[in-house]
Amino acid sequence: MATFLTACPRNCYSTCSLAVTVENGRLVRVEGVPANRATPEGPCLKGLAYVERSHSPDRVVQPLARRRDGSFAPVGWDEALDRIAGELAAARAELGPQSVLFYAGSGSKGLLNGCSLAFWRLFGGCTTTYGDLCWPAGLEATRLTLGDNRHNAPWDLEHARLILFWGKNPAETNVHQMLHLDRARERGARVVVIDPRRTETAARADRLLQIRPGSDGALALGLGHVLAREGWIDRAFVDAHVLGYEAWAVLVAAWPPARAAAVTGLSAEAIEELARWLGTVAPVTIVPGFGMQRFTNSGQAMRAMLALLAVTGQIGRPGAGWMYANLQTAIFSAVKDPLDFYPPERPDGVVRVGISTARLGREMEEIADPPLAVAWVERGNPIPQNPETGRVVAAFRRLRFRVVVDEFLTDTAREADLVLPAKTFLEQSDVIGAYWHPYLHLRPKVMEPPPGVLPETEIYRALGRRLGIAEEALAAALPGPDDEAVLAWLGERLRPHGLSLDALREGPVLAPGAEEVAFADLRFPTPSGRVELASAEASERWGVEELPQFREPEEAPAPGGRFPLALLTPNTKNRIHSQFGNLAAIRRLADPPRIAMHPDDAAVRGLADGQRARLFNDRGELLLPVHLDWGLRPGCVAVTNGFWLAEGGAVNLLSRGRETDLGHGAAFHDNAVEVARA
Ligand SMILES: Nc1nc2c(c(=O)[nH]1)N[C@H]1C(S)=C(S)[C@@H](COP(=O)(O)OP(=O)(O)OC[C@H]3O[C@@H](n4cnc5c(=O)[nH]c(N)nc54)[C@H](O)[C@@H]3O)O[C@H]1N2
Ligand SMILES: Nc1nc2c(c(=O)[nH]1)N[C@H]1C(S)=C(S)[C@@H](COP(=O)(O)OP(=O)(O)OC[C@H]3O[C@@H](n4cnc5c(=O)[nH]c(N)nc54)[C@H](O)[C@@H]3O)O[C@H]1N2
Ligand SMILES: [Mo]
Repeated sequence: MATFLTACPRNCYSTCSLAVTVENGRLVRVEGVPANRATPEGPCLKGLAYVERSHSPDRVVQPLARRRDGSFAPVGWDEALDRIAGELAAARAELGPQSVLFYAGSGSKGLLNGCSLAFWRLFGGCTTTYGDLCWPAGLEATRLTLGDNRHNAPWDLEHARLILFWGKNPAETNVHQMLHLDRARERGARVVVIDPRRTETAARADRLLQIRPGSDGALALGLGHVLAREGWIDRAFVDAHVLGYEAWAVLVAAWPPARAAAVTGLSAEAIEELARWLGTVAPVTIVPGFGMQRFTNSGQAMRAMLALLAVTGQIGRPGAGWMYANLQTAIFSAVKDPLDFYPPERPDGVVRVGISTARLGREMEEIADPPLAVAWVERGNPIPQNPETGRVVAAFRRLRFRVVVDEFLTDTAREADLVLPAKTFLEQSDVIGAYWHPYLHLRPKVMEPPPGVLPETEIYRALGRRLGIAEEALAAALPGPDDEAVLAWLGERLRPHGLSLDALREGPVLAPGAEEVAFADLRFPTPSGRVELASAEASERWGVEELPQFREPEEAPAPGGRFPLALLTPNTKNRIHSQFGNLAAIRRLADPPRIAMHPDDAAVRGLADGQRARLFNDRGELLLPVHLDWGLRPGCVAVTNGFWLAEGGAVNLLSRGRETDLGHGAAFHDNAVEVARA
C-alpha cells in the first residue's frame, strides 16, 4: 500500500490536491491535502468516485471496432492501428493532411496534451478548431480591460467585505470556494448572488437578484449610473489608472435604475441598494461565473461589470478585484497561446485552425479545400457538449472514418469507427496548472493502466511508425515510453521556470511569481497601460463598440412568441459536464435529467410535477419529466448540461451553434424554447 500526492485534472475551478492510496495496483482511497490553501478540505464526491471510475467495468480497455449493427467488438492494437494508418494515409494522399480533423476537448489537463498537435504536425498537418466552449468571452473581456487574466489568491476572498457571485454557482461548481466565503461571512462580509435561479450558493447570500437571462450588461450600466450620480467614484484611481472614464460616464448617464430595471426584470430599489453597497462598502470582490458569459452579448456585459470595480478603485487590493480566471499557472503558455482561442492569425500552412468550436457541426460540413474525410477526437465528447448536437452528429456521420480516444463509450465514441482506450490521470505522469488557485502539481503515475490501455503519447508513436514517420522525429515530439522518460521530459520543461520535479513531488507548488494580490503594482498590460473602459482593440478585433454598450441577446425569448422560455443549461455538483454521470456512486445521489420550471409556467401549460413533457424549439426536442421549482425565475427553464444522448438528456439538441461577441466562445444560453405536454 502506498500513498501519492497528485491533483484532479478535470476542467474545474478547484483542481484539488489529492492524496491517493493504491493497494495491489488498485486505487483504494482519495483524501485531501491541507497544504493546498485553496482546497484544504479535500475532494468532492466526484473525486471520491475515482475509486469506482478507475476500475469501472464500463471502461474501454482495448480498441473497439464498430460493427454494421452499431455494436462494438474488441480488436487487437495491430489491426486497429493498421486500419487507422491506412485511412489517414489514404485521406492525406487524396485530399491532403488537412482533410483530417483533430478535435481535442477539455476532459483532462496536462502538459503532455501538447504532444498531440506535435504529432499531427509530423503527419503533415491537420484541421483543428478555434475558440473554446467554456470561458472565452470572459477571458477576452478581462484581457481587453485589465490586460491579463489574473486574480487574487482564492483565500484572499476572506478579506472582502462585499462579494458578488455574478452568474456563478460555486456551491456546485467550485465547492472549495465556499470555505473562503464562509470565512469572509464570519468576518462580516455581505454576499450577493445574481442568478436567474435560486442556487445552493444563494442560500448563503444576503441578497439574490433573479435577473432576466442575458441582461447582466444592462444591470451593470444601471449600477454604474448610480455610482456616478452619487459620486461614489475613486477619483484618484480613475485619474491615474483608468482609460475612458468620461465616455463611460456619458454611457451610464443614459441608464437610470428605472431603465435597467425594465430590461433586467429587477426592481429599481434592488439596483439602488446594490449600487449603494458597491459605492460604500470596501473591499469588494466580484466573482463572475462562466455561466453568465454564454450569450451573444456577454463579452460586452463582462466589460460593463468589470468597469464597476475600476471606477470604484477596487482593483489591486486585498479583498478586492475581479475573480474570473487566474492564469498565473499558465507558464507553459497552453492557454495564453492565441491559437487556442483565435482564428489563424499565424497561418503556417500545416495546421489549419479553421473551424469554430461553437459552430462545429455546421463548419465541419462546410469547410472546403480540402473538405474533411477523417476525424480524430480525444479528451472531448463533442456530440452532447458542443452546440447543436443534431448538426454535430450529422457532420460526424458524413465523414469517411472516425477515431475517438476515451475512457468510456460516450455518445461521441458510439459514432466512431474505432474507439481507442484512454489512460486515466493515475496511469501516466504529467504536470498540471489550474485556473482558480496558483498551484502547479505533479500528477505522478501511481499505477499501471489495465493491460491493453496505452497513453495517447504511445498511441501516437505506434501510429507514427506505421505512417513512416522517422523515429527521431517521433522522439523529438513525444517523451519516451516509460515513466522515467516521461518524468525527464517534464523536468526539462519545468527547469527553465526554476522549478523541479523534486519540489513538485513534495506537494503543490506556487507558480513562479504568483501574486497573492493581482495587479497590486497597478500596472495593466493593456495598450494604454491603464484599465480600459473604452477599448479600441475591442472594436478593431471583434467589431463591437469601444464602450460596453448593452444589446439584447440574439435569441432573447419573446413572451407570446413561439418559444417564450429561456433555456439555461448550467453545470451541476456531481458531474463534470458529461463525465461521472455513468458511475453507480454518482447515480445513487444525482438527479436524473429533468426540466426545472417555475410552477406558474407549468400551470399555464397544464403540467404537473413529475409529468413527462416535451422541451423543444426548431432545432430539436427532449422528452423529460417536469420538476417544479419555486426558486426559478418565471420565464426560465433549466436542465443541467452533460447528460448523454444515450440517456435522453442531451441539452445541446436545442442550442444553436453560435459564437459569443468576444473570444469565439459558445453562446449556449442564447436559447429560446417551449415546453408542452408530451
Ligand atoms: N461540479 C462541477 N463543477 C464544475 C463543472 C461541472 O460540470 N461540475 N464544470 C467546470 C467548468 S468547465 C466550468 S465552465 C465551471 C462553470 O461553473 P459556473 O461558473 O458556476 O457556471 P455555470 O454552472 O455554467 O453557470 C453558473 C450560473 O449562471 C447562471 N446563469 C445563467 N444565465 C445567466 C445570466 O444570464 N445571468 C446571470 N447573472 N446568471 C446566469 C446559471 O443559472 C448558473 O447558476 O464549473 C467548473 N466546475
Ligand atoms: N448546453 C451547454 N453545453 C455546454 C456547457 C453549458 O454550460 N451548456 N458547458 C460547456 C463547457 S463550459 C465545457 S468546459 C464543455 C465540456 O465538454 P468537453 O470538453 O467535451 O468535456 P467532457 O464532457 O468533460 O468530456 C471529456 C471527455 O474526455 C474523456 N477523458 C477524460 N480524461 C481523458 C484522457 O486523459 N484522455 C482522453 N483521450 N480522454 C479523456 C472523458 O471520459 C470524457 O468523455 O461543455 C460545454 N457544453
Ligand atoms: Mo467549462
